[in-house]
Amino acid sequence: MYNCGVIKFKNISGKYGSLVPIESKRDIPFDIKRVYYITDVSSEVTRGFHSHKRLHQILICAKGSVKIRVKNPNEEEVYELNNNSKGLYIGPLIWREMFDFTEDSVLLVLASEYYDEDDYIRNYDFYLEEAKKLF
Ligand code: T46
Repeated sequence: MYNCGVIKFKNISGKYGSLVPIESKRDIPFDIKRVYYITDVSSEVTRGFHSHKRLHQILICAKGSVKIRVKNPNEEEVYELNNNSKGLYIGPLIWREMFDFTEDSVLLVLASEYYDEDDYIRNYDFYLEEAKKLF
């Protein structure tokens, strides 16, 4: 889907465990200005239900698993994130919903901008109007 897709990272693993390095502009297509992580989400909870106007993000399930539903006005896909060396890139004007979090899951997010509530589109009808100009 345009503006959305899986990125694979190097995983340096061995008998001492596993290490996944991620470098701005080398392993991902933007400079990282913000990092946050989502934990302790009950399995029946769905989060998200929004899009961003300008933000680029990479979602990585560092532990456990979670499903991400992404939509544009014409397409819908569900990605299962269950591998800490795989990231889901989500660019501007992609609607996202995160669900089926396992109890131990840690959803790590790398973001291209500082937090800005004005960048969110939380109304689905308004989202469709805006996204139809791009898709
Ligand atoms: C996204 C998905 C994957 C902050 O104060 N700073 C922050 O950096 C963030 C991300 C959120 N917040 C506040 C805003 C809300 O009062 O934390 C509260 C929960 O945020 P929200 O309901 O937007 O959380 P999610 O899980 O629905 O969405 C988050 C990100 O907001 C969003 O950009 O793509 O994770």
